[in-house]
Amino acid sequence: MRKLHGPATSPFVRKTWIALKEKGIPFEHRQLDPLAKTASFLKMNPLGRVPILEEEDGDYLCDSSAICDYLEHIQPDPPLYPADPRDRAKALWYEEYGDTLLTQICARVFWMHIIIPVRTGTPVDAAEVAAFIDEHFPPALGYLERQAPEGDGIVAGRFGIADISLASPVRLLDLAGAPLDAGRWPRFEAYYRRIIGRPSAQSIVQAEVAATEVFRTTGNAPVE
Ligand SMILES: N[C@@H](CCC(=O)N[C@@H](CS)C(=O)NCC(=O)O)C(=O)O
Repeated sequence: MRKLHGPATSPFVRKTWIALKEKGIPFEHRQLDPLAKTASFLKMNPLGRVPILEEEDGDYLCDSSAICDYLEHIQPDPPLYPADPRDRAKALWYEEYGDTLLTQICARVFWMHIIIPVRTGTPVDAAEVAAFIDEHFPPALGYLERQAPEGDGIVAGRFGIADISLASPVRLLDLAGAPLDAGRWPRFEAYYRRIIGRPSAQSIVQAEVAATEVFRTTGNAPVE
């Protein structure tokens, strides 16, 4: 069976996991700490990043965007990418937005709440977190608040890779115990809750919570 390597807390592992589930492709999950640059890890991905999808013949595929594109080609149904060229470009744009800016700011909050306290032995600096959110969230979330749809599909009203990519990093805020402020970004927050409530996204919750607990107690990702 295919294997998906990487901690369930990673937004990129989550994105790939949800895509696999949406497409009904069976896989097993394997823990891998991306910060421990072991020789076997670097052999799979010289960049030392997760996720990695291990194929049944032992071949490896790296990068969530490359893997999700691959999944679309081996299992076209249900489609996660729009057929219309302009809609497809928009979907790839939202995927990029989720993979870059949104991941950077949400991961920073996760680190401030979960990883830094255990590694430094100091409590969460609530003032520092609030200042970070006040500075970095309005520009990033203001745009999404204007774009958020009523349903599950931010592009052409159809659920797909854009929605998966935008919801995956925001889940880090829930795991950090610092969920997105629904009063400040009501449309986007409601949209995010719909996406993360899908069975595909709920199927990773147990693994996410368990991995977060390992981070909270050790400061490191779980390993096999
Ligand atoms: N563009 C890559 C980004 C993957 C990525 O940055 N993964 C993080 C985990 S969330 C990682 O492995 N970081 C380890 C490192 O950069 O040293 C993708 O979409 O898969």
